[in-house]
Amino acid sequence: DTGNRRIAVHLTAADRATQLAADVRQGLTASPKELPPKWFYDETGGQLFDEITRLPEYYPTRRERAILTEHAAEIAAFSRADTLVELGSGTSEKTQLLLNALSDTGTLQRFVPFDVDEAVLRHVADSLATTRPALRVNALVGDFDHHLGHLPRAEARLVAFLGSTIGNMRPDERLGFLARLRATASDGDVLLLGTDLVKDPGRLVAAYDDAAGVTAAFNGNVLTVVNRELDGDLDPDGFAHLAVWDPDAEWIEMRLRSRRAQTARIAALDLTVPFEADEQLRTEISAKFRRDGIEKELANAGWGMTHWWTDPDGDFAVSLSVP
Ligand code: AVJ
Repeated sequence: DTGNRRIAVHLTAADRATQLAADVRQGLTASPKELPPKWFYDETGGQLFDEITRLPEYYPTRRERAILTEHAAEIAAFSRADTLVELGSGTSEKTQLLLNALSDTGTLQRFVPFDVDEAVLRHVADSLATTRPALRVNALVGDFDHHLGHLPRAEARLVAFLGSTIGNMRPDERLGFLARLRATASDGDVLLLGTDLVKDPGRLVAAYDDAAGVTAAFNGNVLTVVNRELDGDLDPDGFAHLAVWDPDAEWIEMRLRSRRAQTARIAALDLTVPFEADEQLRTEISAKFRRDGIEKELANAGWGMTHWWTDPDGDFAVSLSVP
């Protein structure tokens, strides 16, 4: 720790390795097979996701940025936050918008980035602590399931959960997450939530199956992560990328379809994994929301929505809620 920057590590690399091993064993022995999306984001996966956010088909990042640009001053004025908490490693660009707006109101003292990835956090914390010497940066390495209780309390926190990352959770997981977050909150706190909205399925599928094949590479990268971390021999070329809209659940599923019958070996788990030809492995759900639905989900977890903004086309929403 140096000067205005501190990093608290509640989740170590060894903890992460244990979680990955458990997720892979469980997911690849289940039927249907599944891998959780959190394992996409090694260095390559992070770079591929950055590339995705710039694709013509992937509208969410641009839409959310437009909404935040338009309403950052109002968000800052409403929250009058002394502490900005950011859940998940947001793009520094959106963080900067919020930091600037909160600095303009004169209330901001501290920034608390929260992420599973210590390296990413160190980078964020170092660069912000340098460019904003008046800001205290208290980074926290942890996951949403176990470590939300370690978030520092404050007079007024603005807790940002952007990018529609909440869409990676199933409804029951969302309720648990929002309720645990509510349990850490007190009067004066505000939740800033980014949610992608239900829209024409053609546009949704295109956003997750882009013409340049970047999302396909991002999806396949999870196999490379498993191979590297667990001494596996999954063949990235042996699987094809799929994006499927589920109209009942109202979520996009990303899957990897086995191009042929094949058997993979995960040596560190002493696990042999048979795939049938055309068998599909689910790698991500990305839920899409409607105002009524997410407002009810928030209410069920003890949050009252106070503001709801969308872009002019109604593609994406940013909301504010209070305990
Ligand atoms: C970062 C989880 C919000 O679901 O849209 C992008 C990840 N997956 N393209 C999303 C993602 C495929 C993204 N989130």
